[in-house]
Amino acid sequence: MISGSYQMTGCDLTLVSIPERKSLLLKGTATHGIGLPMTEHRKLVALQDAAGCHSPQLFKGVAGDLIARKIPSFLRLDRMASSVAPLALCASAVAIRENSKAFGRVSMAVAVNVSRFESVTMAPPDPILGVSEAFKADTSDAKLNLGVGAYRTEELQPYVLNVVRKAENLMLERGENKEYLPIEGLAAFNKVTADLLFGANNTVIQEGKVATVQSLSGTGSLRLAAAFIQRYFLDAKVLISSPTWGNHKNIFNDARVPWSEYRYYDPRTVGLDFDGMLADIKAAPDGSFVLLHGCAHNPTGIDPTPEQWNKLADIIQDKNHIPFFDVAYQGFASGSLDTDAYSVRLFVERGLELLVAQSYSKNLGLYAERIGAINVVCSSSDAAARVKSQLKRLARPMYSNPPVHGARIVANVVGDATLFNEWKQEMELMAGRIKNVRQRLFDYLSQKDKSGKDWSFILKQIGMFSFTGLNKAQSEHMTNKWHVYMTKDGRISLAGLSLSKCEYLADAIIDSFHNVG
Ligand code: KET
Repeated sequence: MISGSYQMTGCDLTLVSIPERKSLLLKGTATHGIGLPMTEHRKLVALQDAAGCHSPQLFKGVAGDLIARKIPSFLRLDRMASSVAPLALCASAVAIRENSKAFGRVSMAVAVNVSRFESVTMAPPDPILGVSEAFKADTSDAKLNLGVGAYRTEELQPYVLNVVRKAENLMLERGENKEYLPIEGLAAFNKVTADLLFGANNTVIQEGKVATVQSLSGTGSLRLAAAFIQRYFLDAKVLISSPTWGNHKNIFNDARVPWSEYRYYDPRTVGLDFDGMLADIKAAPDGSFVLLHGCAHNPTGIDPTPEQWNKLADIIQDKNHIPFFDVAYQGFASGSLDTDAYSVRLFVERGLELLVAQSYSKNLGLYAERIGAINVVCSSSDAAARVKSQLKRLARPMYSNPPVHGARIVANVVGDATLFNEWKQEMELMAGRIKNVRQRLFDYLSQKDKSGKDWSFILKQIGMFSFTGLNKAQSEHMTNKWHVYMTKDGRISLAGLSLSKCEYLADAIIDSFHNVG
């Protein structure tokens, strides 16, 4: 039974299906060396569908290959073996190529190493997490990983907080089960996380105006919110700072939410371009989402002052924009959880509706537990209930419900006065260690660099990172010559630096800065 024929310049192919043998034949001759453009490929696929054979990838490579090589072909595609058909087909193609005068049925018995995923290209390494992979592969003793923002001890070892160990012991003693959590997460976690962020006495909490949903750490919470924006704010775009944490763009791109940048960093002053920031936020369409780093801006380490936050709030309010805070470093900027919640609480006090994504990766060192939350502050408890129901609806098909372990740790630590106090002390310790290496690095840079360059910007930056001002080539030189692993935007994580390595790092920075263009 002939299912259809297909013609294009230089080739003449016919599809023949033989139902009783559950087979599909592609018969044809190619006289010109031509490839198979996508439009032609679609026609073939349509024929293939009409013939009741569903393996659209099949023809793409093989028919294209045959046509390109001007090889007469008579191929049998066996539906019974559709999963191995591409391999078999390739073998056919090879067989034909080797015996190009042959025109006849070709055996499919031999499979060669060609994948159904042939069209999948290699993705580039992640600009941040890829640095850790490269670091692992380096065998030098001098190597230093200042790429990812992850806290290390003075011995450059990962650190599990004592309060986390204590909370885990409590969980073991209680013999907690591993039942599914509700879609919105652990109730005790959702309560303490909102309290920690907004302050337990905040009226928005007392009046039930906050929709809090536990999600997969900061990234997952941002992604859930992005899906929410995509669904409910069809025309809205998100404004993000230039520069910003590299993953922000991926998150909004994948969620199909349009974004544009507002000015933030001024390389001349190595400080905040506040006028540029205000102007760009003002110029954006009314009702845009404005992504703001709640504290310890990543990668610059430069935050607006309280006065500047107030001015920003004025403009955002005037423009009817919706603030969207990313709070990944609460407690890590100043060492105080309350001080670092200043910006969010200010906007809430002003009565704005807003979103906040929270993460416990850094401040509780729970990187791998994937624990965080998305909070949406609404102007009524009714709106909050509806928003929460929709966040749950979005989460369910994405990951169903969040993991419980990290949620219990946070609930135990934040919900218990003794552990909470211990946590604050440990956080001060971590923030303090970072401040010490910051100071030591600055001291070495100022002493050793005889060019008179002013390195004091390093001391003005806050949080885990320092934005060194090194360009891409200089950053690459840091890695290639000095084995110092860092992101190509010139960011170094001071959380991965020890006092004893500061001098080495200063030498590397001075060399790269002055000797590489
Ligand atoms: N927001 C910001 C600003 C941020 O720097 C990170 C992580 C996150 C959110 C998300 O973290 P999560 O672990 O999903 O809660 N930043 C570091 C790690 C990373 O890139 O994933 C970093 O910049 O090194």
